[in-house]
Amino acid sequence: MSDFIVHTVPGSPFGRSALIALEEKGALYRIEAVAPSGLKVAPHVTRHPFGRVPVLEHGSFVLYETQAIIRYIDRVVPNPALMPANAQAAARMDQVMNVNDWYLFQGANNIITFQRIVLPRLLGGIPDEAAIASAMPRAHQVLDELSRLLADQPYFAGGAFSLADVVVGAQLDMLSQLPEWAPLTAANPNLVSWLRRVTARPSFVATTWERVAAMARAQAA
Ligand SMILES: N[C@@H](CCC(=O)N[C@@H](CS)C(=O)NCC(=O)O)C(=O)O
Repeated sequence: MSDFIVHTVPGSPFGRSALIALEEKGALYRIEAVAPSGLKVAPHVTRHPFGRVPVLEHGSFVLYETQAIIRYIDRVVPNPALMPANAQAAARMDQVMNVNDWYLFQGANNIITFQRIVLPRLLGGIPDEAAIASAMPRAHQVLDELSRLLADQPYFAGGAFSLADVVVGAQLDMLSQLPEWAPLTAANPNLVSWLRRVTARPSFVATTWERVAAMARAQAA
């Protein structure tokens, strides 16, 4: 019996963050796949009034917004901890999670990875090269800043893997599949080796687009 249900569109990096957190904890969960056409209509909007994914169900408790979801998972399944106890390390984690949501996703990934991957793969569209080109200065700025914040530490909050690595890892794993990745990281080799390290974790390996789609199909059968 699953303790948690995650409503997500397979491939969603925000949805993947929730799944990575559950995998890191060794928690039992089930995926309820939401079709892109089902995001803005019932029953999904009864769980998420803004029509996005992920949504977490834990018994009768229903929660949307990825940061709230993964912090909740860390609190109800405390081991291994994914939030640092040290105040400065925790503040750095929080900062990087907000950089992820406000600057990496908004204005960079929601254009570049949407146009190159999500649009052709899920919606049958053709990438808008002008839109991608216009998002590149923002993407350069964000990757340079993430590289500066990471510096020579193993993880964003210091020595231990945290929720910051979960959310940025889910976003950058998608970006790293694109031709834009090489120019974006030419001056940021620390980000490249950090991404290689986090995506080798079993939690990332278990939650690739293909693995999540296969899990959702198997669980629906
Ligand atoms: N602030 C939300 C953002 C979630 C989000 O934007 N999810 C994307 C998929 S990665 C989505 O549902 N997009 C559907 C849409 O924008 O209509 C969170 O942190 O959960």
